[in-house]
Amino acid sequence: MPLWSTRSLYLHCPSRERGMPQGGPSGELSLTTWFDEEFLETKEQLQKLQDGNHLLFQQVPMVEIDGMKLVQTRSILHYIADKHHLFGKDLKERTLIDMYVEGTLDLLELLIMHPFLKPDDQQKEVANMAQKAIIRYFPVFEKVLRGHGQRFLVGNQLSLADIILLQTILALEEKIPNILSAFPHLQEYTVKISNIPTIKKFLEPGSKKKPPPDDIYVRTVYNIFMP
Ligand SMILES: N[C@@H](CCC(=O)N[C@@H](CS)C(=O)NCC(=O)O)C(=O)O
Repeated sequence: MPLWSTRSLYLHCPSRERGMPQGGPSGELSLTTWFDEEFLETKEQLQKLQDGNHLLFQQVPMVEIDGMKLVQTRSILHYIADKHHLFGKDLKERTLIDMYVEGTLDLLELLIMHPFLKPDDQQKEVANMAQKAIIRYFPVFEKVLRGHGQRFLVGNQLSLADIILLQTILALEEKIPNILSAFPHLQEYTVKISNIPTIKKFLEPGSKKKPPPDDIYVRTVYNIFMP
């Protein structure tokens, strides 16, 4: 999941769903803005959710929305994206968005797993992630943006693909600040998407955006999920 599956996140929106301002949802960038969040801190909390039959496959993340208890990260993302018009205007756009999202998630998943590597392997993995980003993923999006000259990746309106890509770029820049140096269109794109008012607000200090994972987070995840 994006970020939140390994963040042991249990999201719920029990009473009324709040208005989703344009700038829409996905992964950490959005869900934290509009949902009440509950983070697991202990094994017992997970056990309680499992025992109460709240989790279809006994796993988090779970989002309560529209009378459903949604699980499976991608299903959650797709539901919210569809509901808030972030998933294209037809099947072809939707599939393009989905392909961009899945490719980007392959990169984001490396970042998510990074804190769980042994210290000796972490530095090597930063080099691997940089190489993957620079050789495999960023050239694709640079070419897309250069090719159509528009602000967003698909259909000239914000989509799930933009949100996941922005999240990935920002997370990668935390580790490798000059990662976009060879990608001028992606640089401009990152600035523009980051300046969409709702996203800008979310990126400002004091928002619900998570800090980079630290040792306490890693330990908490191990304590909850390791037998
Ligand atoms: N395919 C699922 C995987 C979810 C998953 O692996 N959740 C882990 C935490 S990150 C979990 O709840 N593990 C508890 C268990 O399997 O008992 C998704 O994408 O949401």
